[in-house]
Amino acid sequence: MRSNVPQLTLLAGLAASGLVLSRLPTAAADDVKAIAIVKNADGKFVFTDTNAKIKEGQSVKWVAVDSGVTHQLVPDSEGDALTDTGAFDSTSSPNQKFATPGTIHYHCAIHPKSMRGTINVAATDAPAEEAKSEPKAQAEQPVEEAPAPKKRKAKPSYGYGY
Ligand SMILES: [Cu+2]
Repeated sequence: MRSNVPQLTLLAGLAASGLVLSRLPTAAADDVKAIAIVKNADGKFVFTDTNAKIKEGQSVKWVAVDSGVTHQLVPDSEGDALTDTGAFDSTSSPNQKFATPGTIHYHCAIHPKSMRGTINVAATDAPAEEAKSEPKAQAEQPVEEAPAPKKRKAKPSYGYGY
């Protein structure tokens, strides 16, 4: 009986380390949405995603690409659930977690005309167990193949693809 104990401990240790290693990168990618701050064609600073969509409990991280430029993200009004980031530049990336569903409007206090954005925080109405197996992501892809089978363009019934 004694010999079983070390083996079980070893297995448990391997399993635990395997879980940790496989989960960390996934969790980081899923739970934090990065929005970059870049210069557009007119030389104005803008967010790469002005209408970000996340789920409650996820975070947004802002990454200023150009060095030596200060930004400060603030909510448009008191009703917008974003906390003033304070001044930051490319050397640091503010990160905020959004725990409550809703729509948040915000802007950069230093570049208020060009740097405006919205964050849509969706409720995760499904229980955590169902969230693990999401088949919907794949269901959208086959649509591309649907209009292809027949080359008749005249039929209006096939016209939805255009
Ligand atoms: Cu700015």
